[in-house]
Amino acid sequence: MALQAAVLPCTLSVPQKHKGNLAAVVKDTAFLTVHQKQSTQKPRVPSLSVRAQAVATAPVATPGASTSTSANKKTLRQGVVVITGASSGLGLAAAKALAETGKWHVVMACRDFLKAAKAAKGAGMAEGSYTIMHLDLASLDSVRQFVDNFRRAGMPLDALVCNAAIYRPTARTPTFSADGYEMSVGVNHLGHFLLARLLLDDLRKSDYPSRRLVILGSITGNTNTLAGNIPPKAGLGDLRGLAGGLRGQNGSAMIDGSESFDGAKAYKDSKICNMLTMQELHRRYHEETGITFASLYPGCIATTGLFREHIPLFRLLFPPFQKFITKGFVSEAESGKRLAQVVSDPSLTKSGVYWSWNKDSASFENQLSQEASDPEKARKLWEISEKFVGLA
Ligand code: NDP
Ligand code: PMR
Repeated sequence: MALQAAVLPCTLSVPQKHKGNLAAVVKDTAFLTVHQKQSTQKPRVPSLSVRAQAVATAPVATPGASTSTSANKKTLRQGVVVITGASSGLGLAAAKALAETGKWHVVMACRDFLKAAKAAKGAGMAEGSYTIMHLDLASLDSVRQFVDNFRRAGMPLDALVCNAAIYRPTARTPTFSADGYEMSVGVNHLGHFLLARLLLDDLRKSDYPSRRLVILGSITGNTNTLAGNIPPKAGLGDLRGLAGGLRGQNGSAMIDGSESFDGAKAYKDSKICNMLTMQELHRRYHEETGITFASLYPGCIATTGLFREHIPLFRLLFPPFQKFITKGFVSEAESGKRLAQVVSDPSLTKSGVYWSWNKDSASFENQLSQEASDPEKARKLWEISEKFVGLA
């Protein structure tokens, strides 16, 4: 996709001469300097965010800049959180919940720029509280481009949420990412794996008191639950399909190496990968960096776009089924608050945890299935994934 990849803070009013060429905005330093002078804040944050702020239409704090009270006492600066797939469902609800606190500037990392802009506006997110940046997780080049754009924007990174996902329950044949990997695993796992690995450096550099990297998991990837036992069950086997490249034609498009493709299983498998990756990140980096790594099951958000490819009857019956029969239903707004908690609640700093919520909506550390907590499998997954995303 063309470089609308550009950084577009929602409040950015693009000068007439740059209309249609947002990249130019990024490069125009003259435009910057003027505004930098007007800023009363310490220029701790690199220039672009200052520039973006300078043309903001609302008087908000520079993303990531430290703030001062009237007595000039230094207070906690606004945190910067990147949320993938913030154009709908859980990602959008969490973006809104975090932005509304005023404590967070949300970078909405989305594949459909205009959809994200409409979604943020429609959700009533205040101008200046978010920035939209292009990210297509189905392309490793796009992931690298996103990281590059984010860094050029000059904001610090205090939290990363790997939230985007696709679910192809009715697909009987695989589709493939730009790099040739089966799409569900390519987007949900490999794209996020590369993103998390690259942005780890940025999180490491942040001076924010609690830095967090959150990856969405799910109950359906955990076979120690009733929901995880509804066929097709998740299962990575010995990862032979993944090791073979997940390309379908000369091997399998399924991680466990199955000959036939099953879109529902591919999604559930990708969620095991997400939960294993979080734990492997924790084992490798928590002690050294102090970063909190976490995963969660936000509840069954039966109304989101995740089920867009399911048959109409399923989409009609699934919400009432979850509301009245399983009672596992949670609204998008409530799930957004849950995810926001994992990003910012001062009491949720424990690393390596898979969070869930009980009926009173209190969070608790949940137990992962044996497979989703197998350290040997996590290591193997890590090593194969590293090769596929070009890091090893
Ligand atoms: P949605 O479909 O509403 O949101 C998914 C988001 O991912 C959308 O913004 C979508 O973008 C984005 N996305 C899809 N493909 C790509 C891509 N290639 N590059 C970048 N972004 C992409 O689903 P949910 O909100 O329900 O799902 C969010 C997370 O929650 C997922 O990780 C899911 O596994 C998890 N989850 C959901 C549950 C539920 O019950 N819904 C239960 C447990 C976990 P676009 O808007 O352009 O389509
Ligand atoms: Mg499931 C306690 C019961 C429970 C919970 C919490 C969920 C969550 N589901 C439960 C039970 C059942 N489901 C039962 C008894 C059935 C058989 C009727 C059932 C069926 C079912 C289907 C067909 N459920 C589903 C599907 C999907 O296509 C969803 C899916 O697997 O998406 C990957 C789904 C889900 N059920 C859930 C949750 C949270 C989902 C969506 C999932 C996710 O993102 O992991």
